[in-house]
Amino acid sequence: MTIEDVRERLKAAKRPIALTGAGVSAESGVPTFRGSEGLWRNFSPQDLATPEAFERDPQLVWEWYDWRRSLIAKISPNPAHYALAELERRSPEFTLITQNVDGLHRAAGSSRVMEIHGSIWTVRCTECGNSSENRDVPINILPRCSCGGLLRPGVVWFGEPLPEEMLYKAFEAASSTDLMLVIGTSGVVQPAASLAVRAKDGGALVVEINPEATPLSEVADVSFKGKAGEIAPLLVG
Ligand code: BV8
Ligand code: ZN
Repeated sequence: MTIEDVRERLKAAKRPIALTGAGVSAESGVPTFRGSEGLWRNFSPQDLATPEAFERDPQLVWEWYDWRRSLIAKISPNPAHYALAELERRSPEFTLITQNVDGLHRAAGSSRVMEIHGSIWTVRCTECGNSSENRDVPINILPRCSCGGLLRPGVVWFGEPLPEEMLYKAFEAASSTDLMLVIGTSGVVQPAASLAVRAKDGGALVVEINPEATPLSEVADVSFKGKAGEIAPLLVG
C-alpha cells in the first residue's frame, strides 16, 4: 500500500484517529524515552518516572522534570504536529490520542487531544489533590501548593493508572475507528499500545510511521519506515 493509497483512504475515513508517542516530537528536539539521548545524568526515564522515585527523592525527580520543561519550553512543533492539526481541521471526527506530555500537539493547533499520560505543564498537589497549569521555567524546587502540600508533575508515572474516563474514551474511539495512524511510538508501554490492537480488532486500517520496526509493526496493515515529520504531511496531503 503506497503513501497515495493511504492518503486516499485517510480522506475517505469517517472516524480517523492517531496514536502518537515520543517519536512524533523527536524532530522538534525532544529526547525520546528509549533512544540513547533519553538519558539524563545517566538515569533512565523508567527509574525516575515512578511514584517510588518521587517518594524517595522528590528533589531529583523535580530536577529532571525542570530540565525537561526548560528544554521543551524552547522547542517548536514540527511538520508532523502541524499535519495532525490540519487533519483535525479537515475531519471533525478526528481524534488525537498522545502518550506525550510535552504539549506540542496543542502548540501546533490541535485542540481535541487526549493526553493519556498527562501533561508536563500541569502540577498536582500531593495533599489536597488540586491540579493547575504551571509554566514556570525554571520552577522553584520543591514547589508547594497554596495549602502547603508538595506539588508533583501532573503526569502518569509507571505503576500509576491512566485517567479512567479518558482511557475509556480512548478505547471507545479505537473500537470504532476506520483508520488509525500510529506515529512515533515504540509500542512497549501499556495500556497505550493496546489501543492499536483494539483498532485492528475493530476492523480499522492501521498505518504505522516509525523509522524502526516495533511490536506494533505486526499489527499494522502498513508500516512506513521513516520520520514522522516527513511522512505525516504526505499522508495528510
Ligand atoms: C499502568 C509520562 C496499571 C511520564 C509515561 C510488564 C509488561 C507489560 C506492562 C508492564 C510491565 N510492567 C509494568 C507494566 C505497565 C507499565 C508498562 O507498560 N511498562 C512498560 C515499560 C513495560 N505501564 C504502566 O505502568 C502504566 N500504568 O499500567 O497502571 C494500574 C492500573 C490500576 C491501578 C494501578 C496501576 C503507566 C504508563 C505511563 C508511564 N508514563 N509518560 C513522563 O513522560 O515523564 S510513558 C512514557 O513512555 C512517555 O509517555 C512515552 O511517550 C511513552 C511511550 O514511549 P514512546 O512514546 O513509545 O517513546 P519511546 O522513546 O519508547 O519510542 C520512541 C519511538 O519513536 C521509537 O519507536 C523510535 O523508533 C521512534 N522515532 C524516533 N524518531 C522518530 C520516531 N518516529 C517517527 N519519527 C521520528 N523522527
Ligand atoms: Zn494543596
